[in-house]
Amino acid sequence: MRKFFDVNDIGDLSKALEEAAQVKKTPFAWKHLGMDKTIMLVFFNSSLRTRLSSQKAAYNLGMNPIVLNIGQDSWKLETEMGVVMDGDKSEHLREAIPVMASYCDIIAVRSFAGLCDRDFDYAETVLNQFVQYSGKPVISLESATVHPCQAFADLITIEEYKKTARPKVVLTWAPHPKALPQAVPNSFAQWMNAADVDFVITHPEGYELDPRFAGNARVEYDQMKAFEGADFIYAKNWSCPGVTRPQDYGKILSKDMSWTVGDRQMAVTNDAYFMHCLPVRRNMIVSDSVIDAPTSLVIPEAANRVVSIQVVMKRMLEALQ
Ligand code: AN0
Ligand code: CP
Repeated sequence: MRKFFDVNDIGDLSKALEEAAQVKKTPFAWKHLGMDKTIMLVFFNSSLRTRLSSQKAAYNLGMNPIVLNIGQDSWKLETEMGVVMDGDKSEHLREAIPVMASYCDIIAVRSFAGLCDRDFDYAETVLNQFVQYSGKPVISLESATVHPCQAFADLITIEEYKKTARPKVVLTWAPHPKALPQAVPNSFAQWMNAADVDFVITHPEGYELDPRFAGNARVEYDQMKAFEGADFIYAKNWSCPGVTRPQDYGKILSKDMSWTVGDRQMAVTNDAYFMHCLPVRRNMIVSDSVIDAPTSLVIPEAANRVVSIQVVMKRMLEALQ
């Protein structure tokens, strides 16, 4: 495995889920694979789960992690090509990437969407420079358009908790005070489309996800209707993906608090589990009552972040042996 961005990169999903179950049961069984190997974890943005779960997974595999916070521990890096570097950025990615690559065997990168230039973001300009100039296997730790480690952990969690062979899974938009990327819902949609689930997306008009991720998923604009009979509710805010109106890309189109997931909506589900990738804003995205209920999976879901990235690292290490 040379890169981990898309659901396709993991291959057969039932095999990946079996491997995840094995990794979860015996996390230290592959410690020999990472001996004398180093993974560079590069963060352009904040993180709690991704940073810690990546470090933990690396340790489980006997691998050394090096964490770099760009702009705090390092120089500020220029990401655009052909610019006159007379601003506050002291170094270009073009040099920084091969330098970082020379110190490690695998590179993992968190680089959020800027939400200003849709073409720059949707071309995965930053992550693709890592692929092009590192010569090393590259993992997205949430890049401009995808968060595959999260979506894989979400799928593992759904597999563990599902009560029927083909559960109904609903991705719902919810309000948030700041403009957020589309990476989490994009990947969740992509992975759910590939999994054996009945998948429905609900959001206010204008929040349509890019078709390359939403595929043929059913979209229901009436949140209550979408929730009927659901087994899993996956809440997330995202800013305007700019599919129908490119000029609205990255904007907040709605702060409608009637979309906050609460007891009213959960009442029409099939006693659904509640999921969110975290960090979550209580009583904006979800009511205290729903996130504190026994049906909330947010903690086991976060715990599975170690499992998902460990499977990815393990496969990359196997390919390097
Ligand atoms: C980020 C986002 O929505 O993409 C990270 C989520 C894993 N969330 C925030 O910035 C609050
Ligand atoms: N879910 C997730 O990726 O969390 P962090 O942003 O804290 O890493």
